Amino acid sequence: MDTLEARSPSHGVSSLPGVGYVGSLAMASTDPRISIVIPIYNEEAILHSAVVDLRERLKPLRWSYEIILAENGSKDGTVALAQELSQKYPEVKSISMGEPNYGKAMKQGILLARGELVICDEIDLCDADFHRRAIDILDTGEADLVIGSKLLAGAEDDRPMLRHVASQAYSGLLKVMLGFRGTDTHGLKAFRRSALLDTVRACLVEKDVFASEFVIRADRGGIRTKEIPVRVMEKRPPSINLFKRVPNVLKSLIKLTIAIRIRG
Ligand SMILES: Nc1nc2c(ncn2[C@@H]2O[C@H](COP(=O)(O)OP(=O)(O)O)[C@@H](O)[C@H]2O)c(=O)[nH]1
Ligand SMILES: [Mg+2]
Repeated sequence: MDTLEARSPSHGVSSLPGVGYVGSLAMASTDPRISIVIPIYNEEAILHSAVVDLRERLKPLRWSYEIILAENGSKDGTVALAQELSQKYPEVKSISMGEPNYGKAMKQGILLARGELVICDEIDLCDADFHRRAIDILDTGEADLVIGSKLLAGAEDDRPMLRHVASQAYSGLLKVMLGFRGTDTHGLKAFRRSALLDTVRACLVEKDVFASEFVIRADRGGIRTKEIPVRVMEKRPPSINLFKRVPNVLKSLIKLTIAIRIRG
């Protein structure tokens, strides 16, 4: 297990051992209805504006919500900025721990979430339109997990064509290797926390493929899932080049296949 580092014990409240958690203690008595979990890694360039913009977009919805910034491994000013945001805005919390690991950050963020409903977002997306549509669906009781798909009919993918094709190829591999029945596992999601908590805890592989493991385990566990099309407009290109990611993603995919097919 990675070393978890508590970054700000003076403000810390944490239910997970070793996870530095910065946020307003004032909200501890009343849980927000919605938790928005956002993994962040080396995002100093857009973190502040993305959070400020997201708060503005959420204002008209009049939600009771928290934003959990789940950082690990950043080498730039991300941690300091996240702490600043959490001190300035009572609904913003930040956690920080160890090595870069997208899946681990997501998992820790979700496990710390207190909302009845949880949204998984990305700092370069912060798509409040998806948030609103997904929460509306969860509120009707029609599904317990809503997935924003960039590959479903009606979706718009503004990313470069190569990345769109890579996403299609990745989903194709998930179909072949793991019997995935949807169109997309990465990106935006919203779910009823009580219905998906066991699924989150069951995920073993972390890193890049956490989102896939989560969605596939949910499907295999009979969770009522609905995909909706989204428009993907990134605020910046990803920090890690597509071709550099391929070997790690393939390695993780093999681990995931073993985890699901063999270990169950
Ligand atoms: N905590 C954490 N977040 C990460 C890591 N890698 C990427 N992220 C975050 O995950 C989200 C998506 O990353 P991005 O680079 O846009 O990749 P994309 O999903 O392929 O477009 C962003 O909010 C990133 O800051 C990581 O190692 N740790
Ligand atoms: Mg991105």
